[in-house]
Amino acid sequence: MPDLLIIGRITDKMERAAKEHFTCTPRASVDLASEGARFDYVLTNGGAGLSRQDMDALPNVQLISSYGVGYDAIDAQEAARRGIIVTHTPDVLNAEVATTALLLMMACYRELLRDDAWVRSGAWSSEGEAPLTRSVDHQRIGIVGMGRIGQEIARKLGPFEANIAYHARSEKDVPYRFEPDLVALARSVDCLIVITPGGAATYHLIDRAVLEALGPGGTLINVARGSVVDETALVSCLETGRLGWAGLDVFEAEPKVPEALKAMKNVVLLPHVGSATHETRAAMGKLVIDNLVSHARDGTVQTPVPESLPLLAGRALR
Ligand code: 8YV
Repeated sequence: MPDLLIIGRITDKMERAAKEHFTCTPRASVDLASEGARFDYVLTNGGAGLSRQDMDALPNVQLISSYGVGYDAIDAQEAARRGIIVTHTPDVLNAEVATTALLLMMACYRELLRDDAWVRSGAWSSEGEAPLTRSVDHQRIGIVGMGRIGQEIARKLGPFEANIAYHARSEKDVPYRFEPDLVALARSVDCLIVITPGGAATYHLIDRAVLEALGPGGTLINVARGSVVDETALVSCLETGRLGWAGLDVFEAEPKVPEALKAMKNVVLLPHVGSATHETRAAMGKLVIDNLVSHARDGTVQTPVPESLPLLAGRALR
């Protein structure tokens, strides 16, 4: 059986499926410097990716199958140069991540955490009714990144009768207003939802100027990557009231979260759980294993990243 290196945690179901087809070794139990050459395949995830050092120690790997849609932690260009295919798990998580974005938005607008604490603390009896909140309906929403998940967020905002505009590298064939100037977009909306890929191209795309343009009445939602938002500027804008609220699923140095953010009442914080439901992780896990098994069988894969397409030219995608 081919040798599979497993980086990060996978579900029991994924492990059982992987063991039917591969000799599996967790990253923690192997010295890659001396044993790396025996591995044919790598299973990793969007957070851990594959470091350059590990890639160098794996000269015979043919495919890196990543558990997640974002693959900014894998140098897919370099992998392609070495003839290594990278696959990821697009589409199957679109609805879940979109739900997470709406969940964060609603929790910020309706002060879900404050009002939950209002009940638990007894403030309802001692102080009476909780202060009013903001309605989620009829908001002007800016979406940064109008890819598969961005479009799903827009679709799910339908019942809230949102007025949607978006910023992306290029205009898309979607029924929403395209705004090429990100600061202008932030200035024109009530809530900015970030769902663009991570990596060097989008590093600190959401900077102080964007946050200040969103302003004291504005809400920032980030379900993309922590690297897309300048976290130091975010903390300072939230602390000084230059930005109103933030709902964050991702952070610059996960799992570390700035203490200043943890102490704030105008933020809702999640531990990167955008796709983390039983149902969606099962679909993602199946795709991760299917890509590996299909490649081991006949060299085909189901969901390669765009950088890997030249390696597959002439080979059918399943
Ligand atoms: C995963 C994600 O949590 O798909 C992504 O890009 O951020 C998440 O769905 C991540 O890949 C870690 O497994």
